[in-house]
Amino acid sequence: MQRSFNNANTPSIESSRIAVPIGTTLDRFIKNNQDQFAYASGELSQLLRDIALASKVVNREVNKAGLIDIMGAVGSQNLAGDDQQKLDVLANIRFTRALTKGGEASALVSEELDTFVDLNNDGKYVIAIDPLDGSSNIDVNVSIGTIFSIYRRKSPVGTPIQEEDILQPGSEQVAAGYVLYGSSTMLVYTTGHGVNGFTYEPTLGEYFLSHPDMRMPVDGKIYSVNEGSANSFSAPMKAYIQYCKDQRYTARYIGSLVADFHRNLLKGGIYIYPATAKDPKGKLRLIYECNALAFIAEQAGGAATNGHERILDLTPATLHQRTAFYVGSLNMVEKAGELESAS
Ligand code: AFP
Repeated sequence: MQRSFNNANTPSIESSRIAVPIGTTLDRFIKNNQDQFAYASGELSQLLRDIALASKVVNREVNKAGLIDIMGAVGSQNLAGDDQQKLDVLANIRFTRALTKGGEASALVSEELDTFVDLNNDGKYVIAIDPLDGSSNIDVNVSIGTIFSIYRRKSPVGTPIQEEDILQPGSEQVAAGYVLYGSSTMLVYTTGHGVNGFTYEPTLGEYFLSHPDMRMPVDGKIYSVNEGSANSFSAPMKAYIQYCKDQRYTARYIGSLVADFHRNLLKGGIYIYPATAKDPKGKLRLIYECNALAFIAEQAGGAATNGHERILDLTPATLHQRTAFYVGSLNMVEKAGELESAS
């Protein structure tokens, strides 16, 4: 099948496999691979370290949820209308602090903030982050995640941040990743040279390389979609679900994007959040949810579309723009796309 939805130019498994033994810490890995960055000056490396540090703090709080009074809704809503959970707020504070103190980032976009923040510094990078996705799962002890994207700013350093810095297509990402707070905590990221996963060792307080050069199976047998909304799916989407059933695929849907994505990355599968009657443009946010996972999927040999177009080619018009999202194993995403295009 033609790889029309994967323009990543990912190096072959052989050429991108990085010769590092298991036991390599995240810090060492970042240092050893710094020269892969297009503009290797150490600032991007520092941002990745800052994200890792904030994730350790959030991980600690997530693991304490239920023990102290940090569970449950805080009583306010973010711009998207979701109830803000206390841990969402806390995660936003932790990541914002970690990412802004070093001066590498000049602007920040967060799911939890109505507008972007111009940090008024000489930082070269713009960060988009969903500090804690899947927050409705917190109270029931289900895996949740942090999603991040890093872009280079377009406008000259030292001038006010412009729309063009914030509304960049996902293809402009220089790094992206996620942290999964699950049965173990993992940080998975790409800088456009394949995907590597690190597992957190809590007693040592370190991430260790556990999943070097992650590859998503080209075919999979898992489909992840909220079938409770199936009555309002488009005819092609309904046809694709029927196709999955005819193929005797397995349905697995956690309702926590990072967890569903991670499982499908490892095992092969497709995650779909299509347009529904409730969310006619899809539910998920392009800038701080879909772009990062699309970048990782492509770098691992998978694909991500909105049913018709490659996610990484979409130029956002607004900060909190939503999109339909089909992401996962290349052949599965292409099959779903074929049915959409045939309609
Ligand atoms: P919450 O952060 O409100 O739990 O939303 C999670 C999410 O953004 C994503 O992680 C899930 O895959 C998706 O929404 C679940 O949405 P549905 O409940 O409509 O299936």
